Amino acid sequence: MSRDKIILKGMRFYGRHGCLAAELELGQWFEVDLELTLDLAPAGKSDDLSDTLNYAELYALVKAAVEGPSFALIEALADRLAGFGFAWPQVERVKVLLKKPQAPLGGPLDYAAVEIERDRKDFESVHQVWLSLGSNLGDRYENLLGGASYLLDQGLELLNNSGVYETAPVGYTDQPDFYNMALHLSTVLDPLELLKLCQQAEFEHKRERTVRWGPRTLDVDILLYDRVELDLPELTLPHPRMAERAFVLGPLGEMDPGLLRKLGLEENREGIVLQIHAADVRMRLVDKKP
Ligand code: GSY
Repeated sequence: MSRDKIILKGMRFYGRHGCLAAELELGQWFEVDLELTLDLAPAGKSDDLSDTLNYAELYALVKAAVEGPSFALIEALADRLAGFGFAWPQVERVKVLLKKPQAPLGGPLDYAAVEIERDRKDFESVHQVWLSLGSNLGDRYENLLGGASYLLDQGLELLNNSGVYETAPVGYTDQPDFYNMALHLSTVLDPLELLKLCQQAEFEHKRERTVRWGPRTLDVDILLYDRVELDLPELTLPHPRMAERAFVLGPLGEMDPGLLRKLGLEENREGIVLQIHAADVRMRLVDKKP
């Protein structure tokens, strides 16, 4: 375990968390201290921000969570805040002190607080993720199956997959129709590790980024990662455009219509030209597992 730390101390945000009606209606101030253990030597040598945790980004995540939707318990909010730290793969341990200096307890007090410490391994339990795969160059069907098989070979576990759909292009429309499918997987990877693996799957299928939004042999997008909300330059979760895309909502809705309802989304099949039966695809994927 490294002895280096990044510390964000005395952050103050107004939020609406608690079990009492007044806490939800009126809100109150929250104070947060974060202490993140990670090896700072690489950034010390390179002087490069990408070798360390960007604490401006972490601050923005904490602010959005404290000012965002209500948690009944500060234990749950503290747990969410700790999880943000592990979005940076270098972070080994996170300590969170979350205080309510104005907790309405009927008498004077300095603050009510929780303090939690989490190791990366506490967060490396299994996560559920939903991915969208697309291809409109070469053998589209084989590209999708090859991409999915690659992810399984790298250790992701298949929980479910949609059928393959032929879909009209969205965005830049002067290009061939796509084949799309969605996968429901479990993984121990953190969101940024998963993103790297998805990019590696694209690379393995010789994807070349020539025209933005243009034709591609394989595109792998992370739609959902548990209920994690992230807003980093390289990754936003849930996927910010998933709700507008029939080629995402159709396959997701086929696998789990309840999931769409939980997210407040309608299944949308407009623009889907052809559906290849899911059972065929499921057989092919499972056959390819080692
Ligand atoms: O990120 C998705 C790539 N993409 C697609 C796609 O996968 N399917 C359809 N139908 N249209 C698309 N436009 C883009 S960009």
